[in-house]
Amino acid sequence: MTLRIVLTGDNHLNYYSQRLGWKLAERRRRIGQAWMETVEFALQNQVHLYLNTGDLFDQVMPRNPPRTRVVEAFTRMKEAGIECFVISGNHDGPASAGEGASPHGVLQEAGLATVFEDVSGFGSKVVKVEGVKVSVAGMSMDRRLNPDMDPLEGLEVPGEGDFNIAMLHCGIRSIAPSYMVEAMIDPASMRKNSQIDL
Ligand SMILES: [Mn+2]
Repeated sequence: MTLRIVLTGDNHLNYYSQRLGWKLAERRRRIGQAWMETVEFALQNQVHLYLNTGDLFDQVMPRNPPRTRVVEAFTRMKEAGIECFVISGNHDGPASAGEGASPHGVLQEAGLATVFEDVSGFGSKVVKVEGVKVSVAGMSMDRRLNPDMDPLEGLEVPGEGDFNIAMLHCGIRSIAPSYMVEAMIDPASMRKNSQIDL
């Protein structure tokens, strides 16, 4: 059995940067096109899983046109039998209770994707791919974590599958470049989760 996966993230749809000025629309068009290629590739190659590891959008509240494109694309993937999973990143997850929830809730409610919104523990789902049990687990980024914290510390990744996948939106300490000052996974926390195929 060959497990076919499209793994993408940090697509940053509805990208915003003040300094781009009049070039912003062109940049957004290219970013949108690049993201759409991940979807077209998934459809053309009939992948089993489409995983988005966070920051599909550049903000918690993107404009409606990219939201609409996303719903259209995930509808096409659902109709093609592709199982889709999404977590939130440091841009499209809520930073406070006041911001509410991520824009991915729509995909969850419409039954187009499994969205792991929890920021303090893993959600998971086991899917059967050609008779093989594949567990996909995910945890959204907690934007309130201090830079010296490890989002994976003390957590056990669900591992009920024959093949286990975990999605998080953060760097790995010792691999990430030194200028990155944010919460990162300590490799020791990964080693404790030996059920994960690294
Ligand atoms: Mn990010």
